[in-house]
Amino acid sequence: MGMAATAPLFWVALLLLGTTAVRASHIVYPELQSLEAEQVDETSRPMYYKGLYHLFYQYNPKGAVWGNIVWAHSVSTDLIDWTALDPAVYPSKPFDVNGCWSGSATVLPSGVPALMYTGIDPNKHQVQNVAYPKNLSDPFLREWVKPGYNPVIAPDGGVNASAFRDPTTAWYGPDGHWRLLVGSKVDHKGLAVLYRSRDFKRWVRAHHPFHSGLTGMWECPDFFPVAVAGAGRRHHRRGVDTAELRDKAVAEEVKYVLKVSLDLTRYEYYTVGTYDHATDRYNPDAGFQDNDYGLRYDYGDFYASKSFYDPVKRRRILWGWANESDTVPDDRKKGWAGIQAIPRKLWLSPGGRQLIQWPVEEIKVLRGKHVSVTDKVVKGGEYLEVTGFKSVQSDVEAAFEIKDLSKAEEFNPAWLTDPQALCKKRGSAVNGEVGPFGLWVLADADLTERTAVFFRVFRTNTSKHVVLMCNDPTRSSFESQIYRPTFAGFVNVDIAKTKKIALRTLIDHSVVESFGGGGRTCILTRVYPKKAIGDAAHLFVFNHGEAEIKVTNLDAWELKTPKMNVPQQ
Ligand SMILES: *[C@@H]1O[C@H](CO)[C@@H](O)[C@H](O)[C@H]1NC(C)=O
Ligand SMILES: *[C@@H]1O[C@H](CO)[C@@H](O)[C@H](O)[C@H]1NC(C)=O
Ligand SMILES: *[C@@H]1O[C@H](CO)[C@@H](O)[C@H](O)[C@H]1NC(C)=O
Ligand SMILES: *[C@H]1O[C@@H](CO)[C@H](O)[C@@H](O)[C@@H]1NC(C)=O
Repeated sequence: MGMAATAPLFWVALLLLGTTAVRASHIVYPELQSLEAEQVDETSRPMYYKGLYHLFYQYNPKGAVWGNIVWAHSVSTDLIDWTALDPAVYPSKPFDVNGCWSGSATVLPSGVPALMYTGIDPNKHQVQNVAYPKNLSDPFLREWVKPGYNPVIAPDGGVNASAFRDPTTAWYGPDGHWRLLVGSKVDHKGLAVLYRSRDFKRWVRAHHPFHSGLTGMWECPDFFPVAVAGAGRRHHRRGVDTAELRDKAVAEEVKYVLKVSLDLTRYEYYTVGTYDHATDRYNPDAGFQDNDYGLRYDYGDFYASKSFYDPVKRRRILWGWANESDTVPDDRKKGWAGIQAIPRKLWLSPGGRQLIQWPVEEIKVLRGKHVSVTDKVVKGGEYLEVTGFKSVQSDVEAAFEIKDLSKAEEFNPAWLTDPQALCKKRGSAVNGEVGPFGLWVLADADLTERTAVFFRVFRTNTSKHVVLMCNDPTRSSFESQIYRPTFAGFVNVDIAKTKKIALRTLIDHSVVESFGGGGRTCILTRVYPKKAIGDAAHLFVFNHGEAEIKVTNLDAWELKTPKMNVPQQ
């Protein structure tokens, strides 16, 4: 399959070589070094400055040697069309001679952006460095200067120098001190180590970690405030900038989110809770599982994400990275690997029990040809094709109504901890009572290849309903080497009340990114069809449950291709 057939809208292309395994521990794999290949790593560090969104991401321009990891740099005015600039930060000093790794941007009160990143020094120690723009009048911020006083944070005081990385965006407390977190671990315990500074230059480690958990190394921590519904002046979907926390009134009407990327599971988990500047401790709210059974941003392939506050539209935007699920030779052939998911707006649900995510509204400018289906009943065992448009690169919004929930299968409470296992057991081909129903995307005409995005509704012995959302790519293609697990999460909706469930799916050749229940549960998967490509990719609604469903509305748009990281002239 050629590059044109698979190149996703949101690029971050270039070839990948075992990034995952290597990055996790910063081991150099000598057998990979001789391959002529380029490498991308996951983390993106977005920010906004003087009319441009900046996206920094990790990339090795010279090959698979870890010492060359740089911060590549792209800019956009609208989060849709992207222009690639020269790398912003690359190894040039002893404190980053073996690589410029993940980190974050912080826009200081003066308006000056600062980049805080992990450098690998000559002893292979992970240290934290700062860089500033060379020319503040240049909106592209092409050149960055690393002050000679780097590293600003060294792994001393018992911190493991091989597990000490990914500084967060810094925030400023009422006591006039900056704070930031660095991911780390001690034995099996993952840590967010807290540092404080008056001047962004001299950083002092707090006596206690900001938060910790028995879940292995914490990578790419992210910590940020979210507005609470009904509180005071702001709309709860509005983002809150960490800079606003200096205002006590603002600080009193927010909750906080701590997200960590768990190196052991390669998934991301978050809790919502409270944070006290005086004690500098974060406490998840009761009811949040503070471990790897907890809530995830995305129940599919989505890792090392980072959020930022967008001052233009006053919202918090989340960027995540999705790796490839095919093989290294495939990636070498297509010439790229690893993509940036479509940016998502993120906010706290009105009840405060979870975050909601939704593709940024800008994506609508890419919408082209539109087709729709209304009030169409799909009986058990039936399916219908959505025709009249090209679905291979498309945006599909649908709502399904279930008249009769009484037949829903009984839910075993033991399933609650592992929706993925449940989905594996009850995949899209296993007939049920209420569901499976949903979409077959990237399907060929005779339905040999297809990826199912679907729901199943269960009933507990106390007559509550449980909605499972699944992504089943097991029939997306039939190459044995391709990684295609089923992914799943529960959707926290009161389906007995609404009798309806909504699904939005963005399809992009090899990317299927779905938002269930209005963004309550998200699943991104990578699939590599052989037949269902280009104009041969079809879209269907299916129902393999006994209970009939009604597609009350389905709107689908072809999506145009944006400018994907075109080099600057
Ligand atoms: C700084 O950037 C501005 C805007 O791009 C440019 O006009 C100016 O020449 C730059 N200054 C230096 C010293 O490079
Ligand atoms: C430090 O971290 C490295 C990398 O994860 C690990 O291999 C090593 O065992 C850790 N050392 C200690 C003393 O915990
Ligand atoms: C429902 O199931 C749970 C777990 O199997 C059990 O503990 C509970 O007693 C049951 N409740 C009723 C009302 O049957
Ligand atoms: C993406 O690739 C698959 C297949 O190689 C791995 O199993 C995943 O762990 C990996 N995901 C991440 C986040 O690295």
